Amino acid sequence: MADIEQLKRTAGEAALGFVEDGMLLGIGTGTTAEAFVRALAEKVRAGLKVTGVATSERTLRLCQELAIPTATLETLPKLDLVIDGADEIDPQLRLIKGGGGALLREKIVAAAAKRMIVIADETKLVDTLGTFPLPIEINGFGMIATYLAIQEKAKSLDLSCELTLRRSGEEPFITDSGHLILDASFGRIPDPEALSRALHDVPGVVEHGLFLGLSKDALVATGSGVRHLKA
Ligand code: ABF
Repeated sequence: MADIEQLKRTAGEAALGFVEDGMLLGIGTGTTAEAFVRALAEKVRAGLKVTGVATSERTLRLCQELAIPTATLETLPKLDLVIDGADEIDPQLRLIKGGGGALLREKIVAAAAKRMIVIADETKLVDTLGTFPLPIEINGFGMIATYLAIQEKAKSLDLSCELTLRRSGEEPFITDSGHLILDASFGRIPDPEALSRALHDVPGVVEHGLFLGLSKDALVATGSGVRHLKA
């Protein structure tokens, strides 16, 4: 298999082909999205005009360092396109996202965009979602009750469920929106739609990393070129 970092760069560069002058662009988070941002910055230096809405503080800082014009989703609530990475991609282009901790803003931005294009290296392709633990963003209030309610929901769907509070060193990881993340190992998720509904039923769950029906295109870099997958 080709070098993963090179594949990420290839996927990021391939996404440039979908960016048009004047676009309002959602900009993802993670190392593949960063490769896209770096490639985009070169085009902007060469005269391309876009305005980016970042999906995380980390991406916002990178855009600012690289002089990519940015705005907030409050001022630009409708976007033309979002380019973002993923942790897992199934054959229907259902995704697990949130390994980078930015799933809430990523999902809000994806929902605000006319089109979402996922960029990834080929290691992200899976037959069934669930090997990568599903990030679940939760409110800090009542977190044990929320934890127990998620386990109950998993049981009702016949899923095993191991929940781990994400940490950053000794401290709990805090998202850009001030919440916590539980990483949920279900092993496999045969019915992501049912799990999504069940998790949304738990009041302390702010959002989860299943992105269903949000993306119709994925640019997947492989050792033998970029595959354009469509849902
Ligand atoms: C973001 O970055 C996430 O939703 C996903 O968790 C992650 C993928 O990271 P990487 O591109 O670094 O593998 O898009």
